[in-house]
Amino acid sequence: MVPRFPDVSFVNLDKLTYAGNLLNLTDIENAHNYKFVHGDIADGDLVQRLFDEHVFTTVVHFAAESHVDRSIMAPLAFVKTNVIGTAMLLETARHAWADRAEDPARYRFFHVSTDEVFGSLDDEGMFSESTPYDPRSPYSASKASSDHFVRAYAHTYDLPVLISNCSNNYGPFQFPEKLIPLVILNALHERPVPIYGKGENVRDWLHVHDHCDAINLILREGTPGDTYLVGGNNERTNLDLVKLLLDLVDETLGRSPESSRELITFVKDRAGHDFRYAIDASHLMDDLGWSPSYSLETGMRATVEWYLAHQDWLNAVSDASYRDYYAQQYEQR
Ligand code: TDX
Repeated sequence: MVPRFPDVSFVNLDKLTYAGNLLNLTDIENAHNYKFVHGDIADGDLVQRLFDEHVFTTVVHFAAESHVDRSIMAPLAFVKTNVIGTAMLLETARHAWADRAEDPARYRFFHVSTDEVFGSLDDEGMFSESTPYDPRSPYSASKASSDHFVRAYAHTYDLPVLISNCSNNYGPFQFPEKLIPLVILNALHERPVPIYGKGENVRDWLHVHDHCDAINLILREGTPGDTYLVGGNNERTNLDLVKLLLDLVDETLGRSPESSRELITFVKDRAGHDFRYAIDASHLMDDLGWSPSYSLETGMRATVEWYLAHQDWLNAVSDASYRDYYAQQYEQR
């Protein structure tokens, strides 16, 4: 296999919680420029040891508890990983990079965040980099807090940071607690497809490959200290999106058209459910020339085909702990 970015060495630190899985990384696990470390970003001794062992010039901080429903059931894991873990990475980086004499411009601390920090929109308007913060779930409050820590370290210690806030990601290898893989998995097994409330909430969908391209571009060409919003320009109500997914499952599996729509089941709404997210990505598009390459239709079709072709992966991740979570989350609804 020819590694991407052959002139860069990667160390991947991951706690492998329920949502992390080494099966997702088999295509790079033997690359000469890649090393996996199993551990927690909130473990200060471990993070320090890694900074001692390697000369890091870049931290790309993706690690987070990310599921809103889990944050409603058990918020403190979100404080530990998203707030304390982020602070631990920042604190270690600022000490390790205190003496950046040899090439200060090479250092970057990139924090990957979410549009949920801005709260909820009604039918009009979009989030931009200047939208005031208004997090409304324990998850988004923890991400907002981490964003504030990152900016505070830039302001106070001159740490060279970049922040991106993205809309809803989708694509391969997504844990089936999120709407899109959950719908595909349930449709595959002809189980009820749960829609919160009336399905009128709106999300903007960003294919994970477009998101990764944006992160790579911002990392290389973004202005340190800046924030970039990343969106797919693909707004849909949840109900419309679920219908599209179910129709694609029917088509791919050769079922009769629209037959899976009868699986749609309206269930009790999520507590504090944000109504709408939408992103104005013009800073990223105009200044760095990024644009999403997937339309909603091409991205969803590719995603449905990927999950249906990777049923072994779906079976492996929907283990006993997933079934417990599912029962806890959906059986009483
Ligand atoms: O079973 C479901 N039924 C349903 O109607 C699930 C899991 C979700 N939904 C709704 C809730 C949301 O309106 O679908 C929409 C999408 O839900 P999620 O996939 O849980 O995503 P969301 O809550 O919008 O948050 C996501 O986007 C921003 C990610 O989980 C966050 O990590 C990211 O920051």
